[in-house]
Amino acid sequence: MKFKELIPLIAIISIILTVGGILMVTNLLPEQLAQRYNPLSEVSIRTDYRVIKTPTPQDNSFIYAINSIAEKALHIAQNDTSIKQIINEQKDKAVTIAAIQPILMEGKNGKLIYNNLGQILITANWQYVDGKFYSNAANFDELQNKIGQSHQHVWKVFVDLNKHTVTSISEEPERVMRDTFKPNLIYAGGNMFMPDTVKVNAGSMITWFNNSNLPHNVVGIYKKTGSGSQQQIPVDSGFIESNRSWKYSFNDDGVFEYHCTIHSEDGMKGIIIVSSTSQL
Ligand SMILES: [Cu+2]
Repeated sequence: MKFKELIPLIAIISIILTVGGILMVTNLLPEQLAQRYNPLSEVSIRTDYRVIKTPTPQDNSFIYAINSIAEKALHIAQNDTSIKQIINEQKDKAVTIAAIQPILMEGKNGKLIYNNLGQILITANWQYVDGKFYSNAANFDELQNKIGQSHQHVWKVFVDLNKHTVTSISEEPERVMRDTFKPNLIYAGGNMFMPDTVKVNAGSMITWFNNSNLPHNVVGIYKKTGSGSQQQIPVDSGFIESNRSWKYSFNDDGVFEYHCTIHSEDGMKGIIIVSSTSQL
């Protein structure tokens, strides 16, 4: 090979070395940029969490979006025929529709950064007691020693925000938690609480037991409704690790609606109705 033929190659190598050298001197190599990159000061995650629909006795669905762009993805999904069909087939089950993507990042100049992929989770939750559909809240005396089964069905939906179309719907394998009911004990596992709805006597101490290998928490407002007290008490268990439990006493009439903050998009929530009057 003649020297002349090598000139382009030498030129290319020289350019690479020169550019590389300049980048090294000026600290602009990608690795160096990454080292100095501070996500907390340079980009902030913008959340304007919006609850779009809360459950009613006629329609047990809860719909929310983590921000305004995710809400657009939600509307695109809700207009899709296949999605409408999935939602219609969940009659009598507790349905959660959560728009969890895109996550909005706010750059230094206030510009919003996000990609055009929206993600919606549709989750149906339902329970059985001794094989019968559990629809009316029972108390622990009625549930004791019976077999509880909690089911969860999740669909992952992706949306193209530019084309305004649903690009994919995937069905996750159904999750099932099965256990025997014990007095004043609520199982937290498989991203579900079981029993999810229960009536207790005022003065009951309730235990949440994590029978799964993921942490869960119990977060909500205990709304006292008694004549003496109308207090609203925030309750937060902190993380309950695997095989651990957490206890809380409900001493006054009222309602405690709670959820697990890490699995709210799966509809991991529950209600405790506290009453001092006889329940049987
Ligand atoms: Cu959880």
